[in-house]
Amino acid sequence: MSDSEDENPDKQLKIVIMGDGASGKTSLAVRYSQENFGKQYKQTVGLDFFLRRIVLPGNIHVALQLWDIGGQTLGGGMLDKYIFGAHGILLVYDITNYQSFDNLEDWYEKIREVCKDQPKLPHIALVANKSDLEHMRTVKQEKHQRFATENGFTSHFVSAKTGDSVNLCFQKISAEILGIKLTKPEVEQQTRVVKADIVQYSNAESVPRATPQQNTRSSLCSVQ
Ligand SMILES: Nc1nc2c(ncn2[C@@H]2O[C@H](COP(=O)(O)OP(=O)(O)OP(=O)(O)O)[C@@H](O)[C@H]2O)c(=O)[nH]1
Ligand SMILES: [Mg+2]
Repeated sequence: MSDSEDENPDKQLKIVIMGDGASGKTSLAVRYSQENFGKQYKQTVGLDFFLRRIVLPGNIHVALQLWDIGGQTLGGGMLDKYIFGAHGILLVYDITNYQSFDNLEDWYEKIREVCKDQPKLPHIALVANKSDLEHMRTVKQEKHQRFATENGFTSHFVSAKTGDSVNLCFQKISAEILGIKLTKPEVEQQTRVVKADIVQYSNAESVPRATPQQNTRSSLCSVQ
């Protein structure tokens, strides 16, 4: 006899989050592991850890260890150790900061250097963050696509601020690493839908409140 945990232990995945300072790496880790976002920038010194457990199709239990690396570590002596043994690496940039995209070449070079004796590189995901700031975008989508395609990266567009596609990003990366195919409904389930009631106020009253008649006409707004 064995209990269900013994039958189905967590698969441990080491996921390293890399990229320039202020691109939003910590914000992504915090959004994913704590469903939270802070506007204030607090630089990561060295390394921080986050953990999230998920269940993938086929009742596969996965513990994602997120290694959130400070942007200043590029060029430092510890980066090799942080990268070593990673199953997946997120290369994160800020869509409003071209330099943060350009510098990913240097981060990628470091990964190749550290992994040069391994039979294959870890799964690498190119992550465009701050998609809520589309109006300030300086990195063209074609540039992103070309960089991803040329190097065999998977491609993700997210916002740590709104949470848009953050779950989906980590879900896809984990599934890909473990060779699990996600069906369309499983992907859609991870797509965040923001729902809001539409409330129309009566002009005749000074204190605004929703009228029953108006509510029956239009009750839900769904923004994706
Ligand atoms: N608008 C917007 N701001 C974001 C988003 N993600 C992060 N930020 C902001 O960008 C700033 C930097 O975010 P961090 O997550 O600390 O950046 P980091 O990559 O961890 O930076 P280092 O620790 O220095 O490497 C903070 O002020 C965040 O609030 C996003 O998706 N949208
Ligand atoms: Mg940080």
